[in-house]
Amino acid sequence: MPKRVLTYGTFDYLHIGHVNILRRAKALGDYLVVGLSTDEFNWLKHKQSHSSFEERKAILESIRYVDLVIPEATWEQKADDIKKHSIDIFVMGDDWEGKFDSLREYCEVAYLPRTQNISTSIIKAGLANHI
Ligand code: C2G
Repeated sequence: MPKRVLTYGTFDYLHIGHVNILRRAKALGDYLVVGLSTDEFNWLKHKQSHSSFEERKAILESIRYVDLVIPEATWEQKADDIKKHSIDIFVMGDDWEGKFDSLREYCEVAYLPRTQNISTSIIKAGLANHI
């Protein structure tokens, strides 16, 4: 039975940490759905992304591990997304460890180790040094 995986994020300045979690999430199943934070939801997360939702969506859709990109507009939509997309496994990096355990009511929940020494803020700082 094909397994369907779901993860969420902003995925701004796409980097190896993002690629690693997308690759590992897909490896847990056969079909990967990515909930991509909208520009408005990023404000709710106190994050402002450099690239627009449309640009971040096009970048994610170009990645071989990603099968479908859906908008993430609220914190509360995850359970509905799990049901709507028949998700078997919900995956997040372990900086979110424990935060989504309530979703175990609907599907497996897996937290995967973050990739060390890379983050959007490190990239931003590096870029700032070169301007
Ligand atoms: N990530 C990682 N290693 C890094 C950086 C990020 O594994 N060095 C993972 C994060 O743990 C997350 C995913 O990549 O699972 C996307 O990271 P962000 O774009 O920073 O997403 P975030 O702001 O954590 O949004 O509702 C959930 C939120 O939308 C998650």
